[in-house]
Amino acid sequence: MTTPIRSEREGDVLVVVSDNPPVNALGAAVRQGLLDQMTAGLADPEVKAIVLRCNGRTFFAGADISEFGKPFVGPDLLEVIERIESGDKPVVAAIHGTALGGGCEVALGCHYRIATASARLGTPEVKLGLLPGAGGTQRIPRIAGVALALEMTALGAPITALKALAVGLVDRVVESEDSLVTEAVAFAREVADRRPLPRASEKTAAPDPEAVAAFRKANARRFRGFEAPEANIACVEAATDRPFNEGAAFERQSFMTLMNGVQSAAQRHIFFAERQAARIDDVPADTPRRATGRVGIIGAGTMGGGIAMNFLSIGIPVTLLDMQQGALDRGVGVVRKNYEATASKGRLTTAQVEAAMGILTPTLDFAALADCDLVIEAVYEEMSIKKDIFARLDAVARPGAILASNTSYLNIDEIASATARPQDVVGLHFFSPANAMKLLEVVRGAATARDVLATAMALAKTIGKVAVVSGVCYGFIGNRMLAPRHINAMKLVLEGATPDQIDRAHVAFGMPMGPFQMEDLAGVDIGWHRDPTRIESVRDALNAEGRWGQKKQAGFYDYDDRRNPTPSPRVAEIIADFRKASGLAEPRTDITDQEIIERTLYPLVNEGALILEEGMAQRPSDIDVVWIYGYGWPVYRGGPMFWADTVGLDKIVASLDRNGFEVASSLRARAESGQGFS
Ligand code: T1G
Repeated sequence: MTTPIRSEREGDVLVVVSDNPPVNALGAAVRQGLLDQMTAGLADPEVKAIVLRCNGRTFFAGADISEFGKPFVGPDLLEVIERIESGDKPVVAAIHGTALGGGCEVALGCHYRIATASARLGTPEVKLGLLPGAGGTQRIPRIAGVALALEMTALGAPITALKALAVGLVDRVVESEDSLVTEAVAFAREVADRRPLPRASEKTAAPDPEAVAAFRKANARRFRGFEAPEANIACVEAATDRPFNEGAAFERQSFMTLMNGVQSAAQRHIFFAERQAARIDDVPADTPRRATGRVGIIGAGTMGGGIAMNFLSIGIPVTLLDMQQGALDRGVGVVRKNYEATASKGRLTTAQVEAAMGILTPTLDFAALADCDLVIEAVYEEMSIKKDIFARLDAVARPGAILASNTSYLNIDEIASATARPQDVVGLHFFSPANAMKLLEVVRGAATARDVLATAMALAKTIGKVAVVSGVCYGFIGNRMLAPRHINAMKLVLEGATPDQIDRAHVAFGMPMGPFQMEDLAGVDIGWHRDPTRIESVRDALNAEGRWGQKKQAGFYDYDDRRNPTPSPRVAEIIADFRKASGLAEPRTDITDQEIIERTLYPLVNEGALILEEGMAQRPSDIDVVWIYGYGWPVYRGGPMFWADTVGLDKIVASLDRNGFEVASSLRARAESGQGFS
């Protein structure tokens, strides 16, 4: 095993260096190298002090997550940290980049810490369904107190170097990375003879029950369904009521429980799935990108304005086109209002708001799009309108410009056929609200050029989106899978379940809202034929009465002025009347949550299997990423395809068969062969 750890001497200071790209993850070779170098340095009488630093872009960014779930290879990180802290010579951590997880814990095991001003320290293990398993929950409270320890561990919130300096997690901050090593060596010399050596494990952490209670209360909703946050809180509390070693033992036991649980496996799956989704199997990572210096957006409605904000917020100028001055003014006004709302919460300065608005160019002139590198159409979901726009774009846009549609369902190839440059056409399906939702479906047309795709994926990362490539099919990946969920939810309503019962079952599963709450939010009237005399479904009946959803304070639910939903007696009547008019049997009263989940989410998994069969998604984990970031699927269940494996594909297929669904052949084959999706 080649060691990524070496050392160099600066006089009587030993500098131990890690060189383990990309993020100096603390894999087995690193741990072994650290142990060997620290042992040697501590034994060498000429060494008075030790500096620990990393090459590359960051100090240790944590344990090597790719090792988890595999046979353990020692030494344990705890042993490395123990060797550092219990040694009789000062060890100074020189931190740059992001000292995260085990990286932060190694730094806390050192006696002193120096960081660059841009560095951040954090223990984000909770985002992996874990907790700091190498002493972090015991050392942070002892240095910085319970309240900050809770934020850092149970929320996984990193802190800046300056904040760390203020609370004692760091002893010195240096302005630039260039001087970090020099300063660290000088500091090591400065403290070489200083005794006693400061050891976090020898400090005590004062109990703070009020902080714990307030923290639990403030985060109850956010932590709903998750196991790891509460385990982090319990470990932080343990740091205040028992000796370090007992607290560390409790932490270790709690860590192993989480590590062996389904939730952490799910969250680690998503960590890698999100990064894997950025790769397109037949598009090399070094494919040249096209320019994206100026973005044009057609349509100043809710989506167009939200999309514009993604670019404005990072300094990319936007030309926003609409056909009517009123719509354009309203669109610009909404963008400004959104920014000002963010500024009012202290998350943006007025200068930043003005800077963003300053590079937004509203226009009624289609020709203004000529100097845009990327044009995104975000108009009404009607094919003829889109094709007309793309035909006009073809005549106006400069050669090599990327022409994108924000369509959420329609055929990108057909849209591209309206141009003479189908290779420049791609789908960029943003999710509403487009300035906030992280998911971006990049829809690859038959002719879409590889450099267009590479540009779209790179741009997605630049604007903070999680991009997933979809093929051309109705509804792409997410909305296509949404359809069977809603069709079957309505069937259950016609059999006797109430919208509220179905939604509550989905919320209990971990979704942010159920199918009917979602429809009320998006608009029950989406896709309605607008003929109130034509009542062919419950939705038609609701729409005919103007029950178009939250925007009308009435949909599947009734809403008060603050949009709080209550089950609607009128909707119950509408459903009963529709059942009677349709000659349906008496409503069942024995529909359980389990049946609701099986009959709405198993068909969703089945659709995912079909999507994979047809090559509309590159891999099952891409589908999981779509559902986590586009629809709020609970990350502790890992996405629909990962979750299906945890349920058991044989169980799912048996249930689909029992309920009369047509099972995708690939799903049945996987169930029979025992080969899961993950
Ligand atoms: N282990 C293994 N690989 C990792 C890794 C890690 N900890 N962190 C990143 N990578 C890979 C990543 O998969 C990608 O690989 C490449 O590095 C660049 O990452 C004992 C148990 C550090 C802020 O949770 O938050 O310590 O796709 O694309 O956007 O208590 O990576 O190129 O092949 O994300 O610049 C705790 C996780 C672990 C930090 C950099 N640590 N990493 O972000 O690059 S558990 C974490 C990040 C632990 C201890 C516990 C980010 C980053 P590839 P990237 P980035």
